[in-house]
Amino acid sequence: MSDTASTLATVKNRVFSGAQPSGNMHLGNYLGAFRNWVRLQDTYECIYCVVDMHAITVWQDPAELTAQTREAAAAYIAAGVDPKNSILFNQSRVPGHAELSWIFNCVSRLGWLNRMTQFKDKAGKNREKVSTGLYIYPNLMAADILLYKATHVPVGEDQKQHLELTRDIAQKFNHDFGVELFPLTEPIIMGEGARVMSLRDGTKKMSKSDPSDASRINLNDDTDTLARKIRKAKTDAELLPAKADMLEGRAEAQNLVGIYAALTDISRDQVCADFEGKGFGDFKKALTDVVVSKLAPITEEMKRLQADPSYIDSVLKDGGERAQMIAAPILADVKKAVGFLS
Ligand code: AQP
Repeated sequence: MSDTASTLATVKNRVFSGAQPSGNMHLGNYLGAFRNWVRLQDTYECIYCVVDMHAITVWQDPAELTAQTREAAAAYIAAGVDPKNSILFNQSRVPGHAELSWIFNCVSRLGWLNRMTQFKDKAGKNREKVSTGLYIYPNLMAADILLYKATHVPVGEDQKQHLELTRDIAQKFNHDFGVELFPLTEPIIMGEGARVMSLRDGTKKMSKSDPSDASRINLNDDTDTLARKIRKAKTDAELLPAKADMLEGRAEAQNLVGIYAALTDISRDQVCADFEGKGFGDFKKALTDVVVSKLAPITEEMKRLQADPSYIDSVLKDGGERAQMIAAPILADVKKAVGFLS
């Protein structure tokens, strides 16, 4: 192993995270993920991945998948991920993700996967018709993280259970093969904005796959579209109360206050105090100003980056090579522990 590869393989605090290029990146991805990734770059060695192999667990048109992969990379960079400092690449470029996930398919237990609530949510009543990939997706996620021995993963509420599974897999692998190869990866739970909800239904998470475009604020929406979506966002007829806990039972109102708080880095209580007694007509105008001022520079930068696909491709290629340097010695140790001849 080269000196660089050996240092990279044993670094103490390493973060891995990713998003699926399965549609338009949105405000939920920004507040729940990208913004936090940027903050972590100063403290950790960070690996940020466009998880295209996860995206194909549901049907993706091939040409759109390519475009969405570039768009996701542009969104990461526009939000502030520095591809010179952090590693940014698309998952399918590094074959170790698929190789390790197969080994984990044989370590992970059916009963563990049966408990995953996200599969139940995503499969719904269509259980028999969804891909087997969707079912074993958490094993691939474990492989993504452990291929780099990531010590920390920033997770939104919805991913907590998958990280617990990653820890279970790491523990079982170490135990079964009598090694201390994988760390027990710790979650980094981020604050405000951890869960952004749909603009049309405050009980559903804002999501790329929601068929209603009006349900989400896309990072590539222009200013007029943003303003229209916020104006039309579902709310109620009541006024804003003095304190955030008085919003109990008003899911849509809670969501909009939460978005305002997250984007301005103030507490929900402070937002309520500032707008106490005001109706949602006034509040939505203020929220639009905040959303536009925070997102417009990102949207502009994404546009600029996407106009030069060869630049994005070169970033992903370079990131893939750096990721491969870390993954290769770890995967070699895994294969040796399993007993594979090489
Ligand atoms: N609504 C959200 N609020 C807060 N965080 C969110 N994230 C996604 N939606 C929200 C966070 O973004 C990161 C990347 O997520 P992903 O793209 O890999 O998958 P997802 O969570 O399944 O996102 P979507 O938009 O709902 O995609 P589809 O519709 O394709 O399944 C994660 O850190 C996630 O927590």
